Amino acid sequence: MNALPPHPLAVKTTCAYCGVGCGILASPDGRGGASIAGDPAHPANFGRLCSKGSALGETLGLETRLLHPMLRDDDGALKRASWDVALGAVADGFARVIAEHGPDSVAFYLSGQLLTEDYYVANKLMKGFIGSANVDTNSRLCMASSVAGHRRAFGADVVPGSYADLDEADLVVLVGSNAAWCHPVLYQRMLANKRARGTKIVVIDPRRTESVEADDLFLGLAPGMDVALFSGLLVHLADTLALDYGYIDAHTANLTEALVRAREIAPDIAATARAAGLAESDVEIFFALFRNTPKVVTCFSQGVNQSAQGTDKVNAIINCHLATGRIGKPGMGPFSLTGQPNAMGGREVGGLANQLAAQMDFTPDNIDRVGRFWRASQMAQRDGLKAVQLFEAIARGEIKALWVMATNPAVSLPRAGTMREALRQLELLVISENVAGNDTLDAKPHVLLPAAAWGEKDGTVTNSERRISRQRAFLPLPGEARPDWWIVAQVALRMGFSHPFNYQSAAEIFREHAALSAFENDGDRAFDIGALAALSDEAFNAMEPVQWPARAGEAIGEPRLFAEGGFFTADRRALLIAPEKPSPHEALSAEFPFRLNTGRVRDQWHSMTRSGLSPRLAAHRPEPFVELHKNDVANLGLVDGGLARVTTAHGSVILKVVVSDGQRPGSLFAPIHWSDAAASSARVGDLVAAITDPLSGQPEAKATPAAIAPVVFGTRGFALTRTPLTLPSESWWSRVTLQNGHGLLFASNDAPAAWRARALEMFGTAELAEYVDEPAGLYRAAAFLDGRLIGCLFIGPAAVAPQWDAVKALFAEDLLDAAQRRAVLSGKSVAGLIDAGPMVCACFGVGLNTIRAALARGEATTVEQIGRRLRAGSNCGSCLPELRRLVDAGIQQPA
Ligand SMILES: Nc1nc2c(c(=O)[nH]1)N[C@H]1C(S)=C(S)[C@@H](COP(=O)(O)OP(=O)(O)OC[C@H]3O[C@@H](n4cnc5c(=O)[nH]c(N)nc54)[C@H](O)[C@@H]3O)O[C@H]1N2
Ligand SMILES: Nc1nc2c(c(=O)[nH]1)N[C@H]1C(S)=C(S)[C@@H](COP(=O)(O)OP(=O)(O)OC[C@H]3O[C@@H](n4cnc5c(=O)[nH]c(N)nc54)[C@H](O)[C@@H]3O)O[C@H]1N2
Ligand code: SF4
Ligand SMILES: [Mo]
Repeated sequence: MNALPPHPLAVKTTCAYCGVGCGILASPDGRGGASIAGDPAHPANFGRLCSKGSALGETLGLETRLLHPMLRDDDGALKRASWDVALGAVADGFARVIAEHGPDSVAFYLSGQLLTEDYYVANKLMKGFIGSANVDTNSRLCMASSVAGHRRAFGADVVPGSYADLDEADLVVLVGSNAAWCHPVLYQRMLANKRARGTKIVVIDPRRTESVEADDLFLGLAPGMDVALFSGLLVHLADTLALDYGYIDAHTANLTEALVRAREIAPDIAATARAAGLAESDVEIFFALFRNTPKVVTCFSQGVNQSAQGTDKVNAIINCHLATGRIGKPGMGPFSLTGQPNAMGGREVGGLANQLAAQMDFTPDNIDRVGRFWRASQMAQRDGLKAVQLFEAIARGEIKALWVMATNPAVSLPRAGTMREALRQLELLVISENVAGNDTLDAKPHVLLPAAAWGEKDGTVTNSERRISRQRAFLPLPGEARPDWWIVAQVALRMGFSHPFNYQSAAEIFREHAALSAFENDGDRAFDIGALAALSDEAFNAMEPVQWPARAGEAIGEPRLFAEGGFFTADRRALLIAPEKPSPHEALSAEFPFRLNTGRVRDQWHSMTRSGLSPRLAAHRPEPFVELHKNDVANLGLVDGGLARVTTAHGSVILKVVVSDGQRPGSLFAPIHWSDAAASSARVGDLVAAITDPLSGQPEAKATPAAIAPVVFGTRGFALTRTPLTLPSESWWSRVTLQNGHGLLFASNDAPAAWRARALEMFGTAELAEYVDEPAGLYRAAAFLDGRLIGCLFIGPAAVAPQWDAVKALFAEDLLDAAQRRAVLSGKSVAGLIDAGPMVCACFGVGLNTIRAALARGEATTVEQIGRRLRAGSNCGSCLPELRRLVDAGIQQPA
């Protein structure tokens, strides 16, 4: 079923992480690991990888994996069960709930991290055989507004362009996208074009991110005001006679209505600037750039999608491209950047509750067509519940059985804590997972199913540019793990739907999916991969990356659509949309005077179940933090590096304070990555309001009213241990993966004496070297066993939190010489072992101190020289913005 390809030495596959969809060459080492390199032949990355992709080899260990099916017994304990028993329990459980309460009392919650084949089978079971459309996916939190915007404008969910357009564009506009960190390989492609051809970059984001270089135009707009800015742009283009009436007349409809509304929202540059909270001069520069640059690509991501007005934001952007005819031509177009590796594949199969299959929606014709194709026993007749509604229905007890696959909703949903409580009320909660522990598993599932993970699973994914690539297995299935599609098909068989679910391979499912896309499709449905419907197993195994549409009998793969119109609306015209006037979502109040914005950091992926396993990735930002402007820090009595409680109407967390020049006064930014498994109090999803866009149902994750106040602990410290350590529940902590060990950064109110007692207990029979300075509040211990350093505990007063970089370097050495042993307790580095300082370059493990030292010694004066001397920044390039800042700072203050 999961046969390894014949020459397993370098298997071509696709990255596990973001929607760039980079090609990877994985060379298994025969011991369960693999070395990872970029695939030079893959058109998404041409051999490049970012820090996360390069570190995939460090995440293949089985320590955290779920390897066997588990069933909860009557006492509430999870016990190992055979596949047969576990699958039977799922099938019987669903059948029982459906018989008692009807098909709409059950639901699947899927994920853009499933393969297309997994998604296809789950969707088919629910919508064609159970008879409900209660299948939704975490893409509702991610891409739903882009989907809705595309469908409104184009009549289909189509990204019109290709990555190659970035190589031709003279202007790239990034709207609500921190591509430097979230789509790094694409961002590096933009930069390469900027350096080689002078491509201009404009970044539109309430905070100045790493995606903004000194010579870029940065528009730090007021949160949520994108519709005002792009309405103003449309008006400006019309008033300066920059519209393409040839294209408008031939291929679009509704310009007048859209323009009238745009004028109401933003009649001129001054009004636009006021509404968007920008300087008039900046708006003027942006509008002139857009007007005068025909080759413009506008990339947008979660700053656009995750909004109560996400769909209107998408359409306000698309309006400007349609009205200038800048779409589907080389170097031009609106470009939605996809988040997850297969969010796009999920959209193609109909993984969203308001789609049926193969991008068809619930019209009577489509229901009939899909029903005949599937030979369905019970077709769903209407949209199902969208993610947030779905979980609210669970909380009300209307949904009684739920199957969660490949997502961690207890971390990622808005009001995540409340949603986790809701899961606990289910009659039947089934979870298919890679890992044995995460916050959703804390909701006590009745059945737990071990799914094949990246490197083991086999099938297809589609990236942001509609390119379908193979994910190929290069490792054997560990334990009893099985592919997600197999698990779903086995349940379907046990529910009595035999023939339609008798799949033997991913290839067979892919062929069926491709055939459905072409079934009775005479060109009026965009998604058509009929050319791939007859691939043999061998051809599927060898399949090269291909863009859709790929219609049978036509040249395979279309890089661009819509240059000559041909939209998928009834009259084949694109629709310009009159957006609603933007208004601040939930109002701020005296109690909650800040806006909480949430998002990502460079080196972690979502709830860290995979990226968190890499020591290199963990070193970049080891603690959960909140960024805010220095004036806010000063006014509230906060301290840079200190701790603060961030509270909203829904919950509260404690995060490290980071002062940031990039942050607008009144705004907070907190990353989403820390869960209850990774930190004591940092599950940011718990704070986020469940307000959704009326059209897309996508929650607004970037604008919850919040308050922030200092939290004071007496001591700060860290522990390095070879086996994981648990701290008393009153303490604040963050867990970090180290090379051969575990790190905890923490704060507490226990006196050093209490920590000393804890150290004695913790390190047991080991030989303990200690340093105690009670008046200064210092306690340090290093534990040795047979000459090996097995643990360290450092405590100090909170104001002078001990730094761990030097000690971590010694801990990684393991076997220490006498000088090193003496050095451990000093917390300083010793000759021969460099205290690299906080990690800057994750690819080559180059720290801040190393880079500063090279700059100070004059060994390097430019970013390029740093690359040549230290290698930092010379692989994926994700740290280049940080390096550039260090170089600039070095120039300003000569050593
Ligand atoms: N390192 C890393 N990369 C990832 C991921 C990851 O977890 N880690 N996840 C992947 C996934 S699934 C996704 S969806 C993508 C997300 O990729 P991005 O969308 O680039 O990432 P985010 O950090 O969520 O948000 C982007 C920006 O939106 C801004 N923003 C907030 N409000 C507004 C607004 O009102 N208007 C505008 N214009 N901007 C606003 C935020 O300040 C933030 O800088 O990243 C993918 N890549
Ligand atoms: N506040 C706030 N919330 C957000 C966002 C935000 O910006 N702000 N972003 C939203 C977005 S864009 C996204 S995409 C979501 C992401 O949120 P989630 O999908 O909840 O995050 P992950 O940590 O990726 O969870 C994936 C889970 O699936 C497991 N898994 C991985 N691969 C497989 C597989 O092949 N099979 C199975 N069965 N399991 C697997 C992993 O171990 C992990 O537990 O978060 C959303 N939530
Ligand atoms: S940019 Fe990085 S995370 Fe995204 S697919 Fe490429 S290597 Fe993977
Ligand atoms: Mo996402």
